[in-house]
Amino acid sequence: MHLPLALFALSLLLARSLAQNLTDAQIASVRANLEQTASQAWELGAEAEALTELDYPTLAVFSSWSLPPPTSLNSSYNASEVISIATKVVQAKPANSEPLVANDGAVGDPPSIGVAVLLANYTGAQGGNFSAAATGQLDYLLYTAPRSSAGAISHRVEQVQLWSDFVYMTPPFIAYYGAVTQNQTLLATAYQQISLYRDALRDSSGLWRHIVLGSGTDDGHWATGNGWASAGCLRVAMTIYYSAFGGQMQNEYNDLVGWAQEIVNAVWAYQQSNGTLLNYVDDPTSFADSASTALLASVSFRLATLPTSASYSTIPQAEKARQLVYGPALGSDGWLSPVVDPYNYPNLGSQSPESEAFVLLLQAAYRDWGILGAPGQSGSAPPAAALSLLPLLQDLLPLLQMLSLTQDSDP
Ligand SMILES: *[C@@H]1O[C@H](CO)[C@@H](O)[C@H](O)[C@H]1NC(C)=O
Ligand SMILES: *[C@@H]1O[C@H](CO)[C@@H](O)[C@H](O)[C@H]1NC(C)=O
Ligand SMILES: *[C@@H]1O[C@H](CO)[C@@H](O)[C@H](O)[C@H]1NC(C)=O
Ligand SMILES: *[C@@H]1O[C@H](CO)[C@@H](O)[C@H](O)[C@H]1NC(C)=O
Ligand SMILES: *[C@@H]1O[C@H](CO)[C@@H](O)[C@H](O)[C@H]1NC(C)=O
Ligand SMILES: *[C@@H]1O[C@H](CO)[C@@H](O)[C@H](O)[C@H]1NC(C)=O
Ligand SMILES: CC(=O)N[C@H]1CO[C@H](CO)[C@@H](O)[C@@H]1O
Repeated sequence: MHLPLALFALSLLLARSLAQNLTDAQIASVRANLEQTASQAWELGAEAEALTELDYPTLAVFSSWSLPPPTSLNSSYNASEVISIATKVVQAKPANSEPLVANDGAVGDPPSIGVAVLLANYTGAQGGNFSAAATGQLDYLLYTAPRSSAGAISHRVEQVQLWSDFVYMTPPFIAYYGAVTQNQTLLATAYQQISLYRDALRDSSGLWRHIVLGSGTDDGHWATGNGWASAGCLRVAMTIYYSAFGGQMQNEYNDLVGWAQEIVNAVWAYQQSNGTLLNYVDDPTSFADSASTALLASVSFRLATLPTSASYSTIPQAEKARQLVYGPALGSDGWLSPVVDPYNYPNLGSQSPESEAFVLLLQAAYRDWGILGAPGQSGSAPPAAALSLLPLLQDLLPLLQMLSLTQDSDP
């Protein structure tokens, strides 16, 4: 057999034996829970990203096919759930609101929907002026939103305040806007914003505090916030990498990957015996939280799938976390538990929409890692023979993803 074809077949076998552990029915019920309950701006943004990575992986920034986006989508690969989020938001937006969601209170959350809005624009979706909506959102961030003295865009409208959550919600939009309009300044702005947030939030342990500046701060190392920050770093890194400026911005790419790695290294040091993280990572009095556990596991698997500067050191912890998330933490109704109340983050909640997005982000990352042959299962770099095949598998990844979508995935 032709070598690439042989590899293709081999890696599909691996993907089938490793990647699909949740059943299709479980994935469907998690997706349904998410679609029925996501309503806040950041929940819609996380939902759009999770559905893109899971169902339309070649449109997500982890794929070499993602940039530039296709100018049209066909009826069997139409990103309809993602485009529909963008359409509803743009249609509900008053004409005089620059932010995608009017009067949100958060500067940083509405832009999380902006990647889907730009995707709708470039793929020729009907149903709204997606281009004008995306530009309004960008202009609000760049020219109107309050900033810290160092230049960090505030996460809040009413006061200057920096939240770790921001890193997932806003820089990925600014970076994607830069990539699709071939504007390197915007890619640099996304990088700088994360750098400023890291300067303000990171402690010497490598863990990030949750909220600083203004009134109502939270100095604790909120686990979900560390997940948002590390996952946001990787999305911006990959947007830079596959943009027209990837070659010129290798330092920025490497910094962002390193910052994500620094967070997962710090976080997993506090993993509990059943694989969970605590809601405040290093506070032993804090409750167990399966939501952040899922999100941070997705980041560890993504780190092991990167086309350059991949790392494998936290795969064993991520694998332990995944077995908890796919096993005892996932109820027969598709809800994850126990989870933090996302509207009242020091407290235990019951049903958290964002946690359902985290399960899907984990499944997408775990699938892609499986397609690449599950590199680094031992926590150290794969053997030289496997490493030498990785670049080829990386090139084939979008094809393999498309193939895996059409496979019956039930064991
Ligand atoms: C639809 O688009 C996808 C992604 O480009 C492609 O893999 C697939 O073959 C297309 N399907 C049809 C029916 O054209
Ligand atoms: C989009 O794709 C879904 C299935 O993937 C299909 O059910 C739906 O009819 C499609 N919509 C359009 C407008 O083609
Ligand atoms: C929206 O898409 C059109 C056509 O592809 C493009 O000319 C325009 O610049 C896009 N808008 C934004 C904000 O990127
Ligand atoms: C979208 O809005 C922009 C700015 O207001 C305008 O120039 C453009 O013509 C609009 N596009 C469509 C398709 O309505
Ligand atoms: C890049 O985007 C910024 C902000 O919208 C804009 O001021 C600048 O003119 C753009 N640069 C290029 C080369 O288009
Ligand atoms: C994991 O263990 C903790 C106790 O350390 C417990 O509170 C939590 O419920 C467990 N998680 C799951 C999903 O069973
Ligand atoms: C649905 C399913 O098959 N879940 C299994 C995934 O794998 C773990 C451990 O490998 C099992 O504990 C789950 O039951």
